[in-house]
Amino acid sequence: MEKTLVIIKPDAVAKKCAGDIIKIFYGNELELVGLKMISPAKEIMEKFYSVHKEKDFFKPLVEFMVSGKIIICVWRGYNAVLKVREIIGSTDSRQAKAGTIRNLFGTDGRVNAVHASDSLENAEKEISFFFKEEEIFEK
Ligand code: 3AN
Repeated sequence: MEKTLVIIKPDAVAKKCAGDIIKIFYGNELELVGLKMISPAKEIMEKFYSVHKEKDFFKPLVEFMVSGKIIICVWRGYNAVLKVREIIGSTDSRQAKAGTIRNLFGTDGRVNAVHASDSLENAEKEISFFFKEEEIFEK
């Protein structure tokens, strides 16, 4: 069993799509084991996306991520990291496969409805970035 982190981004929260997005993960044999809503500080998102700090999209990405509320979820299941990446679709929503979350709810390469961990190693780091151990409910 793996765990992975998903962020429902400000665009999807503002469009009231969070319920639809959560339903899609539930429909793919994933279990919700952690959930919180925050309005993140700039420093938090800068730290979270620090691997991208040299990229030209870094500043607008951080600005977008702090533009509203986000919902952070931890999903657990067999092959969860890869499975969730497939369910969300490619980074640019305009190129995401039909039926994926980014195809259904995203707009473009930045405004793309969700974030999901891209490896097991990053999933572990990202989960502990946002959640204390006692905020994960595995039993
Ligand atoms: P993914 O979220 O698909 O793993 P990353 O990790 O390469 O994509 O990028 C992190 C975030 O940065 C993306 N979710 C997206 O919001 C933004 N981003 C990535 N590439 C671009 C781009 N070319 N232009 C604008 N924003 C981008």
